[in-house]
Amino acid sequence: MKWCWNLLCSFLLLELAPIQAFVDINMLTALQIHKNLNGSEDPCRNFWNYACGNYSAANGTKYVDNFQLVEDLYAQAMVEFMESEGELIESDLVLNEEPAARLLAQMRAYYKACTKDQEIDWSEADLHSLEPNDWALETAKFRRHGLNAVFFDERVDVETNDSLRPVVQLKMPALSNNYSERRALQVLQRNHSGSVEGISRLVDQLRQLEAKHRQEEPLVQSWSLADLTQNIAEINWQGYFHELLSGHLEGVLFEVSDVDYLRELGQLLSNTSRSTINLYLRLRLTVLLKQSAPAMRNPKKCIHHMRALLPLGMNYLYKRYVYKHRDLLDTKQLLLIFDSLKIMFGSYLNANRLQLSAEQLSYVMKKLGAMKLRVGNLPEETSHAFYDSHYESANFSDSLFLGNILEALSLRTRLQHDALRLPHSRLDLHRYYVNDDVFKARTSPFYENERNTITVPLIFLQWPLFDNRQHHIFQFSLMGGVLAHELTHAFEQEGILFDADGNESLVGLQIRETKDFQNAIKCAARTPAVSLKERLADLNGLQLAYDTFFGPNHNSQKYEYRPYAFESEFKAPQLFHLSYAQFFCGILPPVLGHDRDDVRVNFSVRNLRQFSLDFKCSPPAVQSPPVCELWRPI
Ligand SMILES: *[C@@H]1O[C@H](CO)[C@@H](O)[C@H](O)[C@H]1NC(C)=O
Ligand SMILES: *[C@@H]1O[C@H](CO)[C@@H](O)[C@H](O)[C@H]1NC(C)=O
Ligand SMILES: *[C@@H]1O[C@H](CO)[C@@H](O)[C@H](O)[C@H]1NC(C)=O
Ligand SMILES: *[C@@H]1O[C@H](CO)[C@@H](O)[C@H](O)[C@H]1NC(C)=O
Ligand SMILES: *[C@@H]1O[C@H](CO)[C@@H](O)[C@H](O)[C@H]1NC(C)=O
Ligand SMILES: *[C@@H]1O[C@H](CO)[C@@H](O)[C@H](O)[C@H]1NC(C)=O
Ligand SMILES: *[C@@H]1O[C@H](CO)[C@@H](O)[C@H](O)[C@H]1NC(C)=O
Ligand SMILES: *[C@@H]1O[C@H](CO)[C@@H](O)[C@H](O)[C@H]1NC(C)=O
Ligand SMILES: *[C@@H]1O[C@H](CO)[C@@H](O)[C@H](O)[C@H]1NC(C)=O
Ligand SMILES: CC(=O)N[C@H]1CO[C@H](CO)[C@@H](O)[C@@H]1O
Ligand SMILES: [Zn+2]
Repeated sequence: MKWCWNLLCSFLLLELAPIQAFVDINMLTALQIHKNLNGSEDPCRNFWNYACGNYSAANGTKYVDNFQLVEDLYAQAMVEFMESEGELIESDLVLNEEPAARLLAQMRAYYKACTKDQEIDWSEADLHSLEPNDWALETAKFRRHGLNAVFFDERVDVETNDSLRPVVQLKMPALSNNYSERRALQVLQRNHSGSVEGISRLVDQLRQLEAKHRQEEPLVQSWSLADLTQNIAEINWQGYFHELLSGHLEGVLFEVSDVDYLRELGQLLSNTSRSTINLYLRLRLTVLLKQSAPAMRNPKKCIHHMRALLPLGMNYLYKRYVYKHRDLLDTKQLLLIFDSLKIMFGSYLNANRLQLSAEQLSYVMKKLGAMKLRVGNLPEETSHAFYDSHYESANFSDSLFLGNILEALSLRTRLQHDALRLPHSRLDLHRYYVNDDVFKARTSPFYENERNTITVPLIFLQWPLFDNRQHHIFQFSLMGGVLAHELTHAFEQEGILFDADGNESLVGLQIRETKDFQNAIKCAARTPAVSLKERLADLNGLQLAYDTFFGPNHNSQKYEYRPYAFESEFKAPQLFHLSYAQFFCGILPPVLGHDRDDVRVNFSVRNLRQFSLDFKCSPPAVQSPPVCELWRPI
């Protein structure tokens, strides 16, 4: 049965591909833009509603936005791949490559258990029964399975002033952890009613301790293990790290915050009964497993779950078997856009709006010059052996899903800590990729301060968000706008602190303190924003993308510009704005970390100098003079 279904499916897809190729991609994109339009709205009043207001009417309610659409296309292709059996060798022959047989078998086993193993006994998560352990050792055992931030937060990052040196960061749990805390208490009340009192007391004590010591910007100490042991003698660090890292402790550097909290924590826990600590850790692990597991188990949800937990394996397989030949053309186009944005931003810097000193100017120039673009979250390393062995230490079964989640979380933690075992503890950039503690994988491009790099996930490189055959006006507006937003992150109030190599720098701090920099921040803050740096990236990014495509100070009343035949209604600048807005089209959900999409679009175009001219708005929709710009010459 399964086999027939798959065959039919791939047949249908084969049929679809040539059809899509024959329909001109630009006609298709323009059509999509027209479908989303709400013609009853005035673009000068509420541009988001104008560009996207008809989104749901145009596309049913199948997808909440274009993100969900490309995520679904990805999942569809990967389900197909995971369930195909024999075709593999054929693809490998075509690609003339060795099959990464072990990795593939591991990923398929994981997928199979996720889709087939319907019965989960969550009490299985009680994996460590009580042993007469010191609490720190006990905590380390659970940490090895990915459980973090129960008593303190322990993670591998890079040193503040040397972005290639891995360090262990220790601090008190973030406030946001109280969600896991509450869920743990709920599980407790249902299943362990006898122990409710002891655990509740412990949770209360921990909360009080955190509240007592929580600081906005805690002091960070840079310590060796000896320093750590000496300064916070209340916690058995030797035992903890021996258990976690199996030995490799020489030369490890620690960045420690909340020292007083940690000391009192040590006293508190050494006074708490072992069984209470053990039970609480088990509860929290159960909550972690439930949070990591897909809310509903079906093939596509399993793919998304795997994309978050096993990024290297999924990205490798997707690139090799699905994405395949798009690589070269996509990369070429993306680099063209990226390099054009850098040239335009370089001309902003040259104009020196902020009146920086020569040293400061060379700091930002160098940072811009060194900024990199990565297509896909995969290491530069291409050797087959690396990919085939990267997950070697994980034992995935093809029938027990819960055990697999535990294995995957443990693997992730182990790979993160592996950075500490490299000779001289330097990050191996050749094998670097983003493998952090997310439950939901990234779809949108992102910028990393420490790497001075923008990464574009492969999943994002699908129509309607991007297609290498599209006219430049579509690419430079949507992808250009997104990359310009990310580029701007390198130069906003947080990003500016990191230099070209990703080290934190005093020069960056000086730049942030300048009057004009502070004015731009204040200006953006005049309308409340969920995140100020996102707002700055939005509005400066859009102007940068616009300048890059049309040239600085473009005036659409002086030039009639419509360099294409596929669209007759909108002139180039109007089409540019509409295409940019497609990134935000969707049924408005509450968005975390950003403002809501309509607010973002509205605000960005209102700060774009030429927007009112482009849509002949009267009175101008744009605040005049446009302010809030950070780097662009006035
Ligand atoms: C919205 O889309 C529907 C279907 O495509 C179309 O019939 C309608 O005219 C559109 N509405 C507006 C206000 O543009
Ligand atoms: C968009 O901007 C217009 C004009 O400033 C305003 O009237 C409208 O309320 C805004 N809408 C949203 C959702 O921000
Ligand atoms: C289109 O815009 C008008 C005017 O703001 C609004 O009343 C209508 O609900 C919008 N249509 C859709 C489909 O959102
Ligand atoms: C709680 O107990 C019930 C019944 O004994 C069991 O089905 C369930 O899996 C348990 N839940 C947890 C989280 O242990
Ligand atoms: C790097 O940071 C450590 C700890 O804060 C400090 O001791 C050291 O002097 C710094 N090095 C430089 C070059 O700033
Ligand atoms: C900055 O980073 C580079 C590369 O990560 C490193 O080699 C260098 O030593 C770092 N420190 C300073 C102070 O520049
Ligand atoms: C949990 O944290 C949020 C802030 O992230 C806070 O508003 C809320 O009061 C906290 N809840 C509890 C039960 O501590
Ligand atoms: C630890 O327990 C002892 C005896 O129960 C008590 O006297 C002491 O205050 C406790 N210390 C802490 C830090 O809770
Ligand atoms: C892998 O897991 C299976 C079943 O969980 C077990 O029987 C087997 O011994 C494990 N293999 C290794 C190498 O750990
Ligand atoms: C009517 C319409 O535009 N439908 C689109 C909705 O999204 C799907 C994605 O599967 C497109 O294929 C449709 O063209
Ligand atoms: Zn952003």
